[in-house]
Amino acid sequence: MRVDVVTIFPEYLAPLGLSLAGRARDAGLLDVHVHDLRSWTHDRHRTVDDTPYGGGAGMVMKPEPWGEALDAVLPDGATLVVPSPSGEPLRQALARELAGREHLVLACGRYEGIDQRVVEDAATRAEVREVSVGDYVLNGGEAAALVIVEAVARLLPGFMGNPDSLLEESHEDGLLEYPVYTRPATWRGREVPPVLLSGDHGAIAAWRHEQAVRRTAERRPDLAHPARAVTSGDLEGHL
Ligand code: 6GU
Repeated sequence: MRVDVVTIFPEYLAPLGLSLAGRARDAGLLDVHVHDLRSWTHDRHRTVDDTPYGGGAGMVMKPEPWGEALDAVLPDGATLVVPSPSGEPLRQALARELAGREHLVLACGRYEGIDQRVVEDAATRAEVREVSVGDYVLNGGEAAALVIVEAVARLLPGFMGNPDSLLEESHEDGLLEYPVYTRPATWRGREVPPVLLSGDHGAIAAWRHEQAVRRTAERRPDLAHPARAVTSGDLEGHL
C-alpha cells in the first residue's frame, strides 16, 4: 500500500517512520510519503488559510494550495482520506476497508477545516472519505492521520505474524477484550482468576467470553445494544 500525507506540519508525521508503520515499511508492505502543503503556495508568506465566508471564528484552509497538492499526489482511483471531527467514525470495519485500498492520500486540515469545494472537486475523480477518530476536538488532522495509518497498516496482509491474534482483539467481534494476566500467580496479594490456571480450555473460553460480555455492557452499552446508541430522535429540537 502507498500512503501520501499532505500537511503543514510534516515533522508531526515523523512517527510513521517508527515502530509499527516502520516495520510495515521494512517488510515492503507500506510506502509512506509526507508532503508540505506550503510547497504548493506561490506567495511570499506561503499562505494556506483565510477568513471564513459568512463570518465566524477561526480560519479556513484556502482551496488553491489543496487543489494543486491533490492534483500532484492524488491519482485517479486512489482514496482520499480527510480527517475531520465531522467525518464518519473510524471503526475496525472502516480500518479493514481502507486496508484493502492500493493507495491512500491523507489531507490533514488545520484551523476550522478545508474549503469544502476541495473535497467536492477531489470526489469527481477519487473516492473521498471524511473520517473522525472520536467525539472530541483535535487542533488538526495530523494526530488523527497517525491513528488512521496505524489502524490500517497493522491489517495489511502479511503484517501480523499470526493473523489469528487479530481475530481475538477488541472490536473484531463487537466485544471489548477480556482481562489478561501473566506470572506471578500472586502479586501484591492479588490472585489470578483460578479458572485460568485450571488447564480446562472450555472453561477458560467460557469465562473469557462472559468477561468480555460483562465489560462491554458496563463500558460500552452502545456496542452491546446498538438500539440504545444515539439516534436521530436525539436530534429533535435541532431539526
Ligand atoms: Cl479526524 N480531526 C480533528 N481536527 N478533530 C477530530 C478528529 C479529526 N477526530 C476527532 N476529533
